[in-house]
Amino acid sequence: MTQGTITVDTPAQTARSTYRNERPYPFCPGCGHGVILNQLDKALSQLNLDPHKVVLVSDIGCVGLSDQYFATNAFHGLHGRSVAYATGIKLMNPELTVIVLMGDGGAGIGGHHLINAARRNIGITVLLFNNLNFGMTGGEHSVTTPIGARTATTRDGNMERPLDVARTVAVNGATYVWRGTMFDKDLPQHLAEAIQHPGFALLDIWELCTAYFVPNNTFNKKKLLATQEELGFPTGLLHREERPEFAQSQWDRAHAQQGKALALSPRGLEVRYTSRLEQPFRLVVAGRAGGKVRSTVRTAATAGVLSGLWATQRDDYPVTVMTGHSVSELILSPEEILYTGIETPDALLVVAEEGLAKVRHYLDRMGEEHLLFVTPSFADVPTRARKVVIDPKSLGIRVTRQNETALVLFKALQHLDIYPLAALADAIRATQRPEIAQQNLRVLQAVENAP
Ligand SMILES: Cc1ncc(C[n+]2csc(CCOP(=O)(O)OP(=O)(O)O)c2C)c(N)n1
Ligand code: SF4
Ligand SMILES: [Mg+2]
Repeated sequence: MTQGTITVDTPAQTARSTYRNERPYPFCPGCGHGVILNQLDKALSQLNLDPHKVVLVSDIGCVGLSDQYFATNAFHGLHGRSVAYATGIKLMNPELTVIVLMGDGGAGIGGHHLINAARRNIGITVLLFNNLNFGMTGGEHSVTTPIGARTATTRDGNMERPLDVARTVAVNGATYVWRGTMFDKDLPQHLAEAIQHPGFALLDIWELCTAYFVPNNTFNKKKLLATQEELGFPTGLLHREERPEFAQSQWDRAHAQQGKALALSPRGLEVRYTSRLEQPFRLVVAGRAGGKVRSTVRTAATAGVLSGLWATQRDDYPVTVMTGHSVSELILSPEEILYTGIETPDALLVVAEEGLAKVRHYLDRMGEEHLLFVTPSFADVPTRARKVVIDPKSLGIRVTRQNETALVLFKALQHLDIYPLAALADAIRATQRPEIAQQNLRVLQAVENAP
């Protein structure tokens, strides 16, 4: 079945007794990770899910090793980011069962991902393997380390209050939240229930890191249960509610609005003109902030698409709105553009000193096979490129800061003859607000009428 970009095989499903593969776990003797993973295996077997439709997204740390021991799909990435990856997988493939395996270290590093996934109610199940420390790196304290606990980094006892991950996601929109321990006999049932729950589910499963937290704190099952009690962290099913699941809701809305396509897919532009371009053409426009550089280049790009070309646009990034965009790069091509960077532009258009300062490196690289369009103030700029001087004042229309770039760019496009100016007129109407479009159509008319 295909939905979005990932194709998933769906062979006939026969009942499986295990979702584990042959490989033994690598964990230290007595580590809670193996215990919880065995319970997960039981839950998956109970649900009899097609392993092709299950994705285990593992975080980093000892728990991050886990996905390799299962005969399901898997994704393994950076520390703390497992929930973000799982969100992406679920968004594009709402029919998949997406299960995150993360440690308390990952929950601290990527805490905001947890909160955002909860608030969206994205339909993933997060298993928090909460062994109260960073296991893999030597038992350092984490966001869930209890007050007073000794770890590699809190030798005199932890002074910080631990984060209650379960109640944090519960108050931020999670729709299934449970807390318990690796010792709970009914853990497989809670795992199965959480996996079946359509929205965001989190199980905060407290467990033992026998290599570090246990010896550092002479810790055991009894102390673990007592710690939950002392901290006032409730256990059991903490929260459950019904709320629309985000991924499926997004697809439903997309289907309702467009019949078939994703909500995020671009609106198509109908090709109405032809272009004589046979290879990519790279144009850089150097104007001034507030000179409508970006929107004018966008119009030129849109005209390219209306003429059957591929188009990409890259703008410089102003630190504040008031400094504004002054340089915009446009690539037009009859073939798909796989690299949007420009080494040397085929044409450079200079309207203002401000933009020129940012594109001098291009100017230095350009030779006589390239074109330099300039306004009269830059007629003396030294260059090996062929220079074309365009005087906006000669086009029979009052030149303003707002229309100067359009006047010079439209005139240059007329000179280049990549597509008909009628495509530009359609692009102006398609991309600009009516009052701005009127101004630009007057500019285009002036360019067309000029000798
Ligand atoms: C961004 C980032 N910071 C630090 C590390 C180093 N690192 C690797 S594993 C680990 C601790 C993992 O602890 P936890 O997530 O609780 O998993 P556990 O080992 O306890 O199962 C750390 C800090 C990393 N991989 N990435
Ligand atoms: S270091 Fe701790 S978390 Fe890692 S495998 Fe050993 S006991 Fe488990
Ligand atoms: Mg840990």
